Parts: sequence; structure tokens; C-alpha cells
Amino acid sequence: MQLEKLGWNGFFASQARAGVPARVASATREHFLVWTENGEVEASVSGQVRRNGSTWPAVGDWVALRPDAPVIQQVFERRTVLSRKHPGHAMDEQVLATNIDALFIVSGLDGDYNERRIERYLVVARQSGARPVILLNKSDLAEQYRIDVGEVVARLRHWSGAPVLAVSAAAGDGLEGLADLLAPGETAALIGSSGVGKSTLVNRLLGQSRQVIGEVQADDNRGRHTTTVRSMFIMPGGWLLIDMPGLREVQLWASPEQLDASFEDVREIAQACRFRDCTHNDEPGCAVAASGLDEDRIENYRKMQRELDYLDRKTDKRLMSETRARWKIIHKAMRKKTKDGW
Ligand SMILES: Nc1nc2c(ncn2[C@@H]2O[C@H](COP(=O)(O)OP(=O)(O)OP(=O)(O)O)[C@@H](O)[C@H]2O)c(=O)[nH]1
Ligand SMILES: [Mg+2]
Ligand SMILES: [Zn+2]
Repeated sequence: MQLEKLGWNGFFASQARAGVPARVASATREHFLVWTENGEVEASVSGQVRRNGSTWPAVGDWVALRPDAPVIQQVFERRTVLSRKHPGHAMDEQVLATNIDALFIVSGLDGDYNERRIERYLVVARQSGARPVILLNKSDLAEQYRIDVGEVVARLRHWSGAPVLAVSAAAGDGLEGLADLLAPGETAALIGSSGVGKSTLVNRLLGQSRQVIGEVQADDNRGRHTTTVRSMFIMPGGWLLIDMPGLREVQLWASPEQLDASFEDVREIAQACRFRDCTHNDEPGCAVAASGLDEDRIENYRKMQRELDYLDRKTDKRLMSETRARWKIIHKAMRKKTKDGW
């Protein structure tokens, strides 16, 4: 397997010192399957990487293996990082996947459909450096749940600025446009709640049953967390796709400024607020409150604003500034990329 087909490029080549380059294709806490030029091997993590408290490998990472044994001795600097705040009380970052170019935000057009959740995932995507794509799966069920697909697609396109596709992984509908969004060697990841059909999508795109599929509960259309390992697959078009376990909660790991990129409409209107530092929480002369924008969307913006302000106050400043430095690198790289063309 040529490394370029796995996403290898100059950014990683320039970091290569000793050892055998490999990409982490699947990761649990301690077990890693990595892909090298010579195929797939199981790898462990060297004592040195452990002791240094250096970056712990995640799915998508480029690493160097010891020449004599499948032991990860270096984790390369990442181009993009998909992460969230660690679930629970810890004020830590949890890395979900790395070096992804696109993030597929998957929702089911059924009883579990929730636009506020999509807004949240969009912030996660923007923070990661990957381009968001919204996938509305189970289009075959929309009518039964009285969801007007055309209306939903138009609204999401309007406020997300991202490509929005209504698809049915089960029936194989609407998937033609999907492959066009990725170039060969690029990597995408699937994010969404349990039961939205992420693994069904992987199997459908591969044309074979590689991932186990789970039933959803009849009352709330939620899944039972069937997928438990993050793993990467090579798609027929030559791009790579990471299937991930469904998330129960998505707390943000971002700076307060990061939020605004996902709420340009709210931001634009906010310029007319009487007070420059208006938080759009009942202040006099608040233009956002008076705008007629979807009240739920504004409330979700406020909620995430409070969440990020809290995170900003509580987080170890050193840690956060490291994360910010990384964002700067990512955004610089993105601007360059946009200039050069994708
Ligand atoms: N009607 C319909 N059902 C679908 C579609 N896609 C997936 N499903 C069903 O949704 C259920 C959950 O599918 P999975 O692919 O296991 O969902 P997942 O997102 O991978 O779930 P986790 O691994 O638990 O995160 C299964 O019963 C699938 O058959 C679709 O397009 N239409
Ligand atoms: Mg799954
Ligand atoms: Zn205001």
C-alpha cells in the first residue's frame, strides 16, 4: 500500500525521522492497529512515549514504529484534531480522531431528529479544522415522522453554510453526491448519536458488511451503542472513512470565540445591539432578541456561550493556550489550503 493512498503528504514527511511511518487505523485505549506500506500490524506504545507524557495515539494519527518491532515511538504533529470535553467533571480534552479532512455529522430523520444537536456538532467540526458535511440519514422514514425533508435541508444549508445531504443508508438513496466531497487520500469521520446509521453507511459505501449494525429502541429511536471501537476503512473511491461509536453527550472543547463562526447570522444581527458586550440575555436594546430569529437557535447559542465561558474560566490556562496555539496552526493551514484550492 502506498502511503499517499493512506493520506501521507509533505506535512508528515517533513516530521519523519527514524522508524517506519504508519497510520493508526483503529484504536482502543491500549490496542492499536496500524497500516504501513507493508500492510496491517498490531502495535503497542513505547515506554518512552508513555514516560514523556507525549501525545497519546488516536485513530487517524501518523506515527513512527521502531524499525525492529511494531512499537509506536513517535506520534506526528496533527493537521486537524477532532475532540470534545471529556465526559464528566474532568476539565480535559478527549481526542476522538485526528488528521481528518471532513466530518460527517449524521442524524436520523426520525423521532430522534434534533437541530440543536446538529448546531453543537457544527461547533465541534469548526473547532477540529475539518470541513463539516451534514448527513440526514433515514430519509425513507421522514414522511412517517412528519419531517419535511426539503424544508429541513434548505434551513440547515442556510444557517450551516455546509453541504447538506438527505440520504438513506438502508435503501442506498442519495449517496451519489457523497463520494464527490472527498478526494482520494482524504479522510472523513462519522459523528452522531447511537442508532443514526453510521455503521450502516460504512457498509453501504463499502458494498460489504464489515461493521455490526444494531437495532434502535422503538420508543425513542435511539441505538444501543453497537460500535465500540473507532476504526478506519478504505472506500472504493480511494478516500478513507472512520466509523466511531455513537456519542451520548457532546460537551464542547473550544474557545468562546470559536462559537461565533457557527452563528454568523446571530453575530451579524448582534452588531445592532445597544451594548457592545451584550450577552443577548434580556439586556435592553438587544437586537438579537428582537430579530425574529428562531428562538431555540438563539437559546442554544446562549447555552453554548455559557458553557464555553465556564470552560474558559475553569480550564488550566496553559493547556488551553496550547490548544489555541494548535488552532492557530490549523487555521493558518486552512487559509493557505483555501488559497491554493482544496
Ligand atoms: N429506515 C432506515 N433505517 C436505517 C437506515 N440506516 C440505518 N438504519 C437502521 O438504524 C439502526 C442503527 O444502525 P447502525 O448503523 O447500527 O447505527 P450507528 O449509528 O452505527 O449506531 P452506534 O454504532 O450504536 O453508534 C439499524 O437498525 C439500521 O438498520 C436508513 O437509512 N433507514
Ligand atoms: Mg455503529
Ligand atoms: Zn443582544
